[in-house]
Amino acid sequence: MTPGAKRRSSAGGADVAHPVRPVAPGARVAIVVGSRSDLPTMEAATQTLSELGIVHELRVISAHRAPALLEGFIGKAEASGVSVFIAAAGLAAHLPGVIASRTTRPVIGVPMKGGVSDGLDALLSIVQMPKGVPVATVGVGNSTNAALLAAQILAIADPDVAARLTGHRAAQAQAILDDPTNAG
Ligand code: RP5
Repeated sequence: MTPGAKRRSSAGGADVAHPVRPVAPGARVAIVVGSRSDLPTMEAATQTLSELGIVHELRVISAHRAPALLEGFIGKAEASGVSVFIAAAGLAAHLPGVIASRTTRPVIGVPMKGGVSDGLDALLSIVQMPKGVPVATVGVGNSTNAALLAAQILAIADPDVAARLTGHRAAQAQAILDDPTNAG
């Protein structure tokens, strides 16, 4: 290799740098999914964050298929003010752990259904992180809880988000109080 030449992967150029699209101004949560096939499951997360007034950014980036893009995105997201990452993946679900290895900001992992025992493979891949690089893992397919946990992290330093979370808890309690088996 000549001096200064860019090292290229022999396995399809996976380490070649990719341009990273700018992150939305004001985004505080980044949602990364390993495949477009994960998007339907993550709709509840984007909806919950929107309901809580939290600006977020969604990207489809596979840790295995586009590792350089993922690394570039993590850096850009951090520089843009993203405080929490939510990462969804199925099968050998390395995406949340890889993101956690590249940032000290909190990473919440969402195992996707499918694969072995309808998501048990992804659940174990995400939850069984080695000591030193934690990923907060929610239930299989439970993207609502990922969004709520991200909001709770932001709420520590943001009274407006804290107030909206309190309202959300009150509303879900009220829905149970209003259930015909409890009302009247
Ligand atoms: C994972 O593999 C993705 O997160 C997805 O859940 C699963 C299957 O991906 P596709 O083959 O549908 O792209 O990387």
